[in-house]
Amino acid sequence: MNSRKSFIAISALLIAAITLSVAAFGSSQDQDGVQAATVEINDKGFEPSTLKLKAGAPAKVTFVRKTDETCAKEVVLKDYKIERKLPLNEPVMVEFTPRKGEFVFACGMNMVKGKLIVE
Ligand SMILES: [Cu+2]
Repeated sequence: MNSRKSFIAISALLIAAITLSVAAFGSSQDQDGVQAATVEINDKGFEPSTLKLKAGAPAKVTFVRKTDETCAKEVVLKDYKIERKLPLNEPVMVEFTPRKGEFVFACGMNMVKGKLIVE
């Protein structure tokens, strides 16, 4: 294998690894240290239902509601005093700096829930 081919192979592996870790935990971090994640609201509820973030780094979490079939038409992250309406198919970004611990994000009635794990 020449070096160009192995470079391509290694790059492909790296990209696959990054894609997998983003898919598993729903978040990624850019060069400024801002963490970004997207949570979809579909007929299964919040997806991913468990979101992992790092403590102390600013986070931008985008919620996109894709269904009218559940009661999750808003998202509440009580511990961070965040409460936002989620218009259908309109991404809503919430910004906060997570602190260590486990938190719940939920619909307005606290029925549809997701978990935020901050390490
Ligand atoms: Cu609800």
